Amino acid sequence: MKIYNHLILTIGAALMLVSCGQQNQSSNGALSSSAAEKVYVAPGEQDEYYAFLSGGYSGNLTVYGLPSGRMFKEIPVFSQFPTSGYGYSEETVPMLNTSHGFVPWDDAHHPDISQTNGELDGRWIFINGNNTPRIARIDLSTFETAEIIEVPNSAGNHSSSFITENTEYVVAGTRFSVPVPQRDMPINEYKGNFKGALTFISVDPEHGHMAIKFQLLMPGFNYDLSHPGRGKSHGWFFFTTYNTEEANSLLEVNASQNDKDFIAAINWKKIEEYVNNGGGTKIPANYAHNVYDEHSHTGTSTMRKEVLTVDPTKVPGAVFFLPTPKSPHGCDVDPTGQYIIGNGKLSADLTVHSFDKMITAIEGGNFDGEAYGIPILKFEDVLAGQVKSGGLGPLHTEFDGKGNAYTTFFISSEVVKWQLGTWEVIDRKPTYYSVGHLMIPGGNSRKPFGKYVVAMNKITKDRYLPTGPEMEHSAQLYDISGDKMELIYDFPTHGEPHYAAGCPAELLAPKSQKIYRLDENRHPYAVTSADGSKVVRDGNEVHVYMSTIRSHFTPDNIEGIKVGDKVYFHITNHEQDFDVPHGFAILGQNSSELLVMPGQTKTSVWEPKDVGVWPFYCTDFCSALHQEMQGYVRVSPANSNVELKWSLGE
Ligand code: CUK
Ligand code: CUA
Repeated sequence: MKIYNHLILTIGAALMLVSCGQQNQSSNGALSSSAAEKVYVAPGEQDEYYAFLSGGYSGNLTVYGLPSGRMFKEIPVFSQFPTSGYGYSEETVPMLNTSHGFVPWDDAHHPDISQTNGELDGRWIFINGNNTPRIARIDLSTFETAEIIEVPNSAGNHSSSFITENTEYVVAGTRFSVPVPQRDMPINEYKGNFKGALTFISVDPEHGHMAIKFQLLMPGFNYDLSHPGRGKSHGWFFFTTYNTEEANSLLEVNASQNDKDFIAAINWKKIEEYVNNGGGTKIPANYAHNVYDEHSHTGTSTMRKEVLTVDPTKVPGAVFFLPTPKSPHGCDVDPTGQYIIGNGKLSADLTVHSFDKMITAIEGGNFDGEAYGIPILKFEDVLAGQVKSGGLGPLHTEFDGKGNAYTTFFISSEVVKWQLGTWEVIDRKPTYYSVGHLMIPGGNSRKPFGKYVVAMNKITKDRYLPTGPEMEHSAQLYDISGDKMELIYDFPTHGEPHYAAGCPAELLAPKSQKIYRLDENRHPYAVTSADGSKVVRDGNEVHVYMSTIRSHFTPDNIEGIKVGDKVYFHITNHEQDFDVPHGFAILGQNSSELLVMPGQTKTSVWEPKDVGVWPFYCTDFCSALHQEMQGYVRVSPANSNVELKWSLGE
């Protein structure tokens, strides 16, 4: 049925494109009417690219194939996810620990894949949590969240999580400026007193482990988006700002007063050197660092108590402001590292700054004043060019690696293709509707794969069958291999995708892990041999060491549990075949089921409230005898003498 629907949709899309294709024959070539062929991935065939779309307020990351638009997986990151038990199992609860306690949700915006020499290396993907500032690292062999670090002194962690070209740092900038350190003070004393922390988190090259290297305490603006320098500008990082007015109320008016805000250019290599030579000030902080170990299958949370801060005025030559009209949002750097594009949301034109000109202007020392001790470069000195009348409400830009840039326009609902260097608009295509980010696989690297662009739209309306007031957001796929963009497919997304990251399938598919090896399982409660199952009482805590194999649990009958006990079911899946998980759920469980991958151990806690005989079962249809995969726990009164025992097949 799904295949049938898919066919109808693709044939429908093809028919639409046949008619417009005919008007444009000359520019689109012989295959112009074959949109269906271009997106159709036949049963049994696989997609050419992976696309990782942020989930926005879902808190998670979704994995799609391109060009088919098929969703392969939702990777739980900042939000509890009953489908796998993430954030419910004892092993994963620590991953969501923060200085504010257990926070089982966030707003995830900008995924970025790790790089080596400015090219995607496919080891990890990072993503930010906006609301309770955090950065997560997802392992791209297991497609699981491996680490989450909280970012102190930040608020609305939005200009994040972008990485430098050798994954030296994952960078997290604050959207809201706040008192640093946080304290009780009148809101209207914001101006001149609040700070904006830009946080450089080092990434261990071997294991990917994150640690905050330093926080740059910038003036109290809003730091909206950022991107790394690359190639010639490697060593620099660029952040758009808005609210340079430092308004604390009615920002839609009060933060739109200045004709120009800034792009902050940060020479992080210079600051790194300063810090390595003992510069900076350590201040007390309190933030969680959560690491998931793949062999113990267990996350641990450690609270960190200190952070190194840097005052930008103490490192001369490291921080500059580039005037940029008006309340810029996106901040994008082209594949050569020469052009820095700031998209003023309230400006009709796109502003492109030149890295070379910036360096010359800095060397010339010819500034247009300063803001809080940070030199402001002259607009004309750093301007490379402007894209005139691109559209209305420019937001974000990506690159195809062939000298072209693609910018989204929210208000005029279109993607506009223009040429770097000539600033000429080459093509424009409507989006349905109100596009936010767009993504070209590798589009934020030195080596983009300029075959497709995915537009992520904010409004869906009539694109799909209605599903009540709430509709999933829509994505659109354009073929950009020719001169003109061609809309070839629509597909629904999940949550609210902001940015996305994509890469060729061959970068990840061959190394995607198929099982966890049972002989490498270091979980302290794992049952790694068939006869290792047992039930152990320790006061009113009971630990059930349980194993699964098609199609039974060992043990499947347990007696001697009492009301008031806290029962830990530690489930080890003994399968060693690809794609054979077993699930576990017990009546009255106050959390979710668990889905246990081959070779893995996961734990669910159950605190029975009533006497009785309560069933548990496997939640994943694992074999023809899946419905037989069940068991019972006998729960006796708190004061009973029923002996603890367990069995299988007796
Ligand atoms: S933001 Cu969403 S459309 Cu969070 Cu990158 Cu611009
Ligand atoms: Cu195991 Cu169903």
